[in-house]
Parts: sequence; structure tokens; C-alpha cells
Amino acid sequence: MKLINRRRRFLRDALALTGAVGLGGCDKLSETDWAPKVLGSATGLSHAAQRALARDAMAREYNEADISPVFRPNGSTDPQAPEYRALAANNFRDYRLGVGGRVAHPLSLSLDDLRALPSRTQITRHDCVEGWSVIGKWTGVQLSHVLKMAQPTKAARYVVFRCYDAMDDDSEYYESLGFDDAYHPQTLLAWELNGKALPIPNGAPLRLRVPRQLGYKMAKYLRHIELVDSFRSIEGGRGGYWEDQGYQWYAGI
Ligand SMILES: Nc1nc2c(c(=O)[nH]1)N[C@H]1C(S)=C(S)[C@@H](COP(=O)(O)O)O[C@H]1N2
Ligand SMILES: [Mo]
Repeated sequence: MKLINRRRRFLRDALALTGAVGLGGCDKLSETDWAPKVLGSATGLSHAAQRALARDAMAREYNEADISPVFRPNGSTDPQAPEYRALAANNFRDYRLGVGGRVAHPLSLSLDDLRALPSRTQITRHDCVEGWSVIGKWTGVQLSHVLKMAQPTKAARYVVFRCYDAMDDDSEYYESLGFDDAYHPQTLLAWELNGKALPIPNGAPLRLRVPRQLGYKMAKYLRHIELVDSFRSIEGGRGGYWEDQGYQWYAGI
């Protein structure tokens, strides 16, 4: 039953991509240039070719006037895991982000620790694979900064993000990035949306922002960051919750 639900959801999104289903969102899918790239079967360029083209590109940054009145939440919006509820009840004062795996210096960072690091604010567009977009202002620390503190070992090839929220099938949401994207200057661990503490529906207290990729890459409710040499042995082995349902690992836009 659960498998059927996942399959159905995947097919629904795939249909939305082809334009066969009405889009409730803001931007029309036909105005985006990434739609054909997302599903493995529809992709023309190889993952390596896309990355070579996109490696140094910056996502467009917008002005204050462009910020959407509401940053539409999607996916999990209110995690029920007891560990998460306890943190939320205390306004995330006891929150710690763990950074471990293949690193020389494992870290455990409070929100205050994170806020004390150099921060970056950027107004960028968020494109969901379902075909809608919103523009928001994000503040956080560059992931590269935290990785430099942790010092990945030579064996490390991917950065895996573990989250607090469980999905319909009870597995935890997770995502992963290669080093090109992890060290990109616009890749942030963000604690602020539009000048305010990140709201729970959008991933409080900390989420990933990777503005050159689709929304599903941007893990909310971050629990732990793990440096690995391979993600084959994690969950479904494809590097992310939605990747395990068939979406592409490299979701560049
Ligand atoms: N932990 C977690 N992260 C997640 C999701 C989720 O369900 N759980 N949904 C993803 C999807 S598909 C999108 S479009 C964005 C939505 O971010 P928003 O809720 O701030 O709009 O979060 C992504 N990150
Ligand atoms: Mo999404």
C-alpha cells in the first residue's frame, strides 16, 4: 500500500512535469528551462555534462521588491518526531547540528555557534519539481565554512544531510550533495527566512539552501551532516528521499 502511494505520488509529479496536469503554482512550467532535465528518462545531458556547465554559475539573486508575500511550504511542514517536538517546545535552545563521518574534526554546533560564524544573505528563487516557484530572502552560514571547520578526510566524496521528519513510509527525509555544490558560495545552512527566525513549516531551526538545484535537494529540519565516500548503503542508496522514488540526484536548474 505504501509503495503504491509512493508510486502514485511519483507519477503525479511526473505528469505535472509534462504539463498534463493543471498547475496551481505561480510560474508556468513552460517558462522554466529545467523541466526536461529532472526525470532520468527525459534527460538529454549526462549528469557529468550538466555539472561541467553549471559548476561555477551563480543562481540569480533578486531584490527586496521581488520577495513573495508567502513562502509556500511544501512536503513536511510540522514534524512529529518526539525528539523534534521537544526541541521545538524549547524554541530550539537545545538544538545541536552534528557534523561527522569522514572528517578530521567532528562538530556539534548550537544555533548560537552557527550565528557567530560569518553569515550571508541572498534573495533567490525556489523552484519545486511540481512546477511552482517562490522568492525568499535567506540568511545563514556557507556550508563551505562549516566543512572547512570539520575538515573532510581524503576519503570523503559526498555530504549527506539527515533530517528530523519522517515521511509517509516512516523513513527519514535525507539528501546529499557532491563537493562542487557543497562548496558553492550560495550553498547555505540557513536559520532565517525574510529577516525572521526560520518558521517550522519552512524547516526550523536550520535548513539547506542550494539555489541552483530544485526544491527537493534543500533539506529542512537538519539533524546531522555526514561526510561519506558513498551513499549506496544509506536508505534506498540513491542519495535522497525523492531520489529513492526515482528523481534525479543532480537536480540542477
Ligand atoms: N526534511 C525535509 N526537507 C524537505 C522536504 C521535506 O518534506 N522534508 N521537502 C522538499 C521539497 S519537495 C521542497 S519543494 C522544499 C520546500 O521547502 P519549503 O517548505 O520551505 O517551501 O523542501 C524540500 N526539503
Ligand atoms: Mo519540491
